[in-house]
Order: sequence, then structure tokens, then C-alpha cells
Amino acid sequence: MTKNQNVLSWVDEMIKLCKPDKVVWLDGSEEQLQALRDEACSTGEMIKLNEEKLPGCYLHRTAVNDVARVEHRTFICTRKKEDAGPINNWEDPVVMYDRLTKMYDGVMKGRTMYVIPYCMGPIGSKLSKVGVELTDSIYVVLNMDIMTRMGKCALEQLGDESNDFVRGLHSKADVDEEKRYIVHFPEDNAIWSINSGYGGNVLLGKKCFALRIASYQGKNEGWMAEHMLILGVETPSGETKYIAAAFPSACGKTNLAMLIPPEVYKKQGYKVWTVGDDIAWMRIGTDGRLWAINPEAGFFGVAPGTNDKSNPNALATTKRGTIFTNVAHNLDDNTVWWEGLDKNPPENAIDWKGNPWNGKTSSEKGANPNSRFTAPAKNCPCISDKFNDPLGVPISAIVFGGRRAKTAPLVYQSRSWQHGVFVGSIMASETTAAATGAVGVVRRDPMAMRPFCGYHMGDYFGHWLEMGKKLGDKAPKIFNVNWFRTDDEGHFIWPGFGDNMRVLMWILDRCEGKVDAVETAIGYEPKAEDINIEGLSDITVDTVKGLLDVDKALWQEEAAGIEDFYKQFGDRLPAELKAELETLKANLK
Ligand code: GTP
Ligand code: SPV
Ligand code: MN
Repeated sequence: MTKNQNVLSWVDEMIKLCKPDKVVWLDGSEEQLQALRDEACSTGEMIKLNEEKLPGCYLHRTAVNDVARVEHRTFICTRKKEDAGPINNWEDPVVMYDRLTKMYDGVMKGRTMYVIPYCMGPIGSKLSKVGVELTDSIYVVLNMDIMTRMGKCALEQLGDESNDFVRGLHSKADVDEEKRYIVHFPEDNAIWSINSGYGGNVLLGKKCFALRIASYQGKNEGWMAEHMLILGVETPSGETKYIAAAFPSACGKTNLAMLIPPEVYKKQGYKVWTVGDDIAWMRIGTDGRLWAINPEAGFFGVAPGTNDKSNPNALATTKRGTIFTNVAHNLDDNTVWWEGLDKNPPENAIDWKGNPWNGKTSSEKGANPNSRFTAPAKNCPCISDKFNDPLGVPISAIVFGGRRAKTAPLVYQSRSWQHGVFVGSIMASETTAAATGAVGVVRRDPMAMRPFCGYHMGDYFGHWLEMGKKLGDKAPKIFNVNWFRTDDEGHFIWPGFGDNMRVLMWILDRCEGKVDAVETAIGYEPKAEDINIEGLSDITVDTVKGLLDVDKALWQEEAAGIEDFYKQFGDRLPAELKAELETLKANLK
């Protein structure tokens, strides 16, 4: 399929190591993919769902011990330990290669090795990059087909001579969690993953390449790889403005990216278009502005909570050609179900663990909280016409946000790019089921990149500051949002979902200088009456005032927490951020 000797000799070397019975190169053809789907169904690896209701859709259950990313088993192996930084797990590459080589030796005996050439980003775009993933999992092949541009087209994008591709090696091995490793060698453009079969651990184009490796490449090459959705807001006059937003895992990127405008905007003719829901690669264009592409071709979205009210666009996207992972299987009509889909759970079902399950009587969950759908972006009713544009889209605003029950207000704007980098760097959020470990614990998650930054976080902040200098007055404006403030009973105060558009409209008005703001200790806030609440029954101007409240005592605690967090970066913390922290402290006095 290729004459590229760099690819061929590396694949040969890995075949010698893993010793598969058979090697299959994926060309991206429908015939080859359908044969693999059929094979996966014949072995029980996948279940074909109701062809009338969910054409081309399949269900897969991972091992019960393998349902989320494993941050404690994820490594950045740079030659110098300090280059991985204090947040990443590190091991000497020599030691790690040695340890893993022993584990991969003969691991594919009796199995087939699939060679998946894939392209992150539109074919033909200068912003795109190629990877090759070797795996012994058909599930991985079929997910990579949805999530990337895969097959011959990727090898053509690479060309016959180039050595600029990411080498990804994956084996499910025994799915032993004690021996699970998700390892990155940024200096070698390599990723080695073993003993998992779940999402972000094994779809190596996604978090491993498009964030961890790409963030390192971006630092060296002068661009940015970010954990961000990209959406376009089209005004009644037909002009579209683009926003990129970074929220931690399971904190609302897919939902915001596909939002349906509330009636008050819809009737005026506003529309929202999805460019991406998880990852943005951003470069400075010839016009000096920041341009973004979505390197992915599909959505690996959180299933629970997705319904025809919260996110009808996502639900519609999953109606064909979709792989569902770890949701409940409704045996009555051979479809799928998850918590929050509707109020009518199936009685005759199999839960995500593979056990008989009655949704009406069982106290157990039918779907894992981190169950997912893998759906082609082209299915999405609101997919942007710029989705495949090799140039990407120009970004007007960057938005940070997380899950904070208190502290963070509904929205505020940074005073400058530098202050905006500070705002991103101090992000904190309650942990979710997207990674193993405790859920609901507040932790610092700078720019939503804590689990995904492939190098020293202090240098990463420095890179953001550098980008701002290059962008100058063409830099996007930077904001912070919080949809998750709760009342004393723990209920979310802000309605969220489609109504988040009301906040986006203030953000865009700010970018165009159309609306005033109030200066607070933490940055610029809207006047409460400037957030449009027309048509909201439970929200008054006073509710909005409450949501915008900056509690000085809480923020003083916050400042102390930030100071603590910053300490670990030592002299690799940019002086500009230290200065911003001092300003915050002074403002809070
Ligand atoms: P990853 O794919 O893990 O990176 O997650 P994501 O950021 O795309 O999160 P997603 O949009 O899938 O949302 C995750 C959870 O947050 C779902 O259970 C949603 O129902 C919930 N959620 C999303 N947006 C809102 C919101 O505006 N308000 C509230 N209260 N919940 C929301
Ligand atoms: C996330 O955890 O942020 C995801 C899902 O988008 S995974 O691909 O599993 O990392
Ligand atoms: Mn994500």
C-alpha cells in the first residue's frame, strides 16, 4: 500500500517484536471494514444492533476493569525527567522501552496485527498530520475508522519519503490493569499502549497523538494542540464567528459544540455550527489571526445524559454508523439505553457489565457513567460547512471553564491575553468518570490539559504567552465560564445546555466591543441585565447577579490554592503568571 520505507521498516520491526499470525493493512475500503464488523460480531466482540432503528450501529462492552482513561498509568518518557514536568508520570525512555519490549514480545501470537494509517485533520491540509497505529483489536480499527481519516488517503498524505508520522503500537494483551501502560515518547514521535481496550487509552490518534504528542510538536513548531471544542455562531446577516472552548473531560464540550439556540435567538435567525467537540489544532494564519482545525473525523461522546432535550444533535448523530461502548442493551428491540436517555428504561436488558438487567427494578446502573458513542461527524445535523476546510476557521474567542459548585462565576473576561493565560492556568474542576479514580473532587486542571500536556506544564504556559505575543492585537479574547454553580440543595442554578448560548452572545458582543462590562477583582463581568434571559422561567436578573457574584473569601482561598499549585513549577513558571497572581491577591484585599 505504500513505498514509504520509514513506515515499512518500522512495521516490520514491530511485527518481529509482536509476532502476529497475520498482518492486515487497512486501506479504508468499505468492503474491508464490513468484513471486520462481521468478524467482530461472529466472535462476540461486537453486537449488531437493530438495522431498522439503528442502521450500521454496533454495541461493544469493554472489560469491567477497563472503562476509562488511566492517568496513573500514563507516562511521558523524555530523556530528561524535568522535561516531562511535575504533573506527568515519567520514566527513563531506555528503561521504559526495555520493560515494554518484554511485554510486547510475542504478544500477538495467535492474533492478527492491523496496520492503520490515519490522518489527523482534513486530507490535503497543511495543518494535518499522519499517524500509523498497529493494534490487535478490531474494535480499535473500527473506532479509528470513525474518528480519523483512515486508510490509503493517509498514506498518500504522508507521501513516499516523509518520516513525519507518529508511530503507535497497541496491544490489548491480557487487559491486565496491573500491567496497563499508556506511554508517550515525544522525542521519538512514538506511543506504546498495552493491556487496555478502552477509548482514550487505545484510540491513539486522539488524546495520545492529537494532544500529548501534538502539544509537544506545537511547542517546537509554533502552534497549539488543545482540549477544545470549536463552534461557529452564525448571525441573522449570515456572518459566522468562531469560538474555541476548553473544558475538562465530561464537562460539556460536546454539548456546547452542538447546542441548539434558545427560541429568542432562533426566531431572529441565529444558528450554531459544530466544527469540533474535543480537540483543536490552532495556528497563526497569513492574516495574523489564530486559525483552528478539528483533527478528528468523529465524536467519542459521553452517552449518559444525552437525550432529545439536552443534546438532540448528538442523539441524531448516533442514529447510524455508530459504535456504542458500555451502554445497556435493550433486548426487546435490540437497541441501546443509558441513564438520562428517557424515563423509560428497558426491563429486559443486559447492563454494561454483561449481566441481565431490569431498568425498572434494578438499583444498578444500566450504562457505565463513562459509556460512550463513537459517531461520524458527517452524521451531525449541525456540522459546519468548514469541517473539512483545510484552512480551518478563525477564532474570535477562547473560553475556559470547569465544574465548580461555588467560586467561579457564570462568566468573566480576562483583562488581556496574559491575564487570560493566567485564567486558563488556574482552572479547577470537579473530577468526572472520564478517568479512573474519585469523582467530584476539585483539582487544578490548567486549560483542561492536565491529563494531556506532553511536556512541562510551566513551559506550556510559556508557550501560550509566546503565542499571545505573536498574535498581538489579533489575539482572540479570553473568557472563563461555569455552568455548574449549585444552590444550597446542590441543584444546578443555571439551566445550561442550549441556554449557554446566552452567555456566548455576551462573549461575542464583547469581542466586537458592543457591550460594556464591570471590572471586578478577577476580571470583566457582564452587567447582570446584559445576559439575555428572555424566555427563561426560573431565572431572574437577581439569579444572574447571584451567578456572577465573586465571593472574596472564597477567592482568597483560591489565590492561596493557586500559589501552592504554582510552587511545583519552580523556575519554569513564567514570571508573567506570578505577576498576575500578585495582582489577583492585591485586588482581593
Ligand atoms: P469529554 O468527551 O470527556 O472530553 O467530555 P465533554 O467535555 O465533551 O463533555 P459532555 O459535553 O459530553 O458533557 C458531559 C456531561 O456534562 C454530560 O452528562 C452532560 O449532560 C453534562 N453537561 C453538559 N453541558 C451541561 C450544562 O450546560 N449544564 C449541566 N448542568 N450539565 C451539562
Ligand atoms: C476525555 O476523557 O476527555 C475524552 C474521552 O474525550 S477519551 O478519549 O477516553 O479520553
Ligand atoms: Mn476529551
